[in-house]
Amino acid sequence: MAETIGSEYFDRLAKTVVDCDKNECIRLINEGLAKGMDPLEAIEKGLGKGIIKVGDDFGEGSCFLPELIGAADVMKEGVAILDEKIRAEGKTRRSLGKVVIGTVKGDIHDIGKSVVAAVLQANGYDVVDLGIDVEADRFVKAVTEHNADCVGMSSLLTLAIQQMGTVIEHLRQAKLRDKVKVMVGGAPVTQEFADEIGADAFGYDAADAVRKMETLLGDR
Ligand code: B1M
Repeated sequence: MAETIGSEYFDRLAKTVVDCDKNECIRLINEGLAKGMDPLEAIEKGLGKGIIKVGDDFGEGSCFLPELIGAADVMKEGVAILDEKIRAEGKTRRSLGKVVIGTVKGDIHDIGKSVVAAVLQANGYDVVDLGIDVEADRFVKAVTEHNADCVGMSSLLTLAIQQMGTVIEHLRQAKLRDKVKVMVGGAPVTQEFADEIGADAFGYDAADAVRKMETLLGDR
């Protein structure tokens, strides 16, 4: 039976990311999973909080790139374990649609995109993850190749989000824009920006991405 996992546990998990303590992170995750912890909650309330703190410190200049990379490494390792659990929980569901997802060209951040991909998959969508630094034409090619229903684009860099509009333009040129829905997300992305570039939806976080995907593809 699932035991209650309290905020103190999530704080400890967040601290392992801040401290770049991979062993303790894995130990705590396994302990939480054994107690029936929700893996998405562990990402959002634990690991995610830790990496955001490191990012803020980096932004303020009180933490430097090696620490940021070390913390991201711990986060990635933890997310990989939790992803596997999330995907396993969604394994038996029928497909609600096919989504090709990637981080746009110029951006190598992959943690948030991978979380969204895992959560969509767990909720019944077929997900093709194109990875990071994805050129506009690779998105377009993947839509045809996989007969996708939706293109999902992620970016964390203010300088790279304009690429999302470029991808939409390339979809239009390939006469695919009417055939696929487009969802965008990532920290610098807003609903206003999504409207401006002509995306169909903006996902604030992984749970919101699932809700919006249901609205986009629900009537299929
Ligand atoms: Co970078 N980085 N980073 N970084 N990094 C940020 C984003 C930054 C805000 C840090 C800061 O300055 N405070 C800043 C961007 C500033 C800006 O442009 N607005 C920044 C910078 C500047 C950089 C470099 C340029 C640094 C440098 O080299 N000088 C460089 C980028 C190089 C490049 O891409 N070309 C860089 C590199 C890195 C690392 C490699 C060290 C590492 C990434 C490792 C990896 O991904 N494998 C890294 C990290 C870890 C971060 C922070 C700390 C954390 C990002 C993260 O993983 N968050 C970040 C600071 C921050 O976010 N506060 C920062 C956790 C993740 C779960 O959340 O990705 O937001 P997030 O995803 C969420 C939602 O946004 C949403 O759902 C997800 C789950 O809830 N979402 C979607 C995301 N995509 C979605 C798609 C959807 C729907 C929802 O639909 C399709």
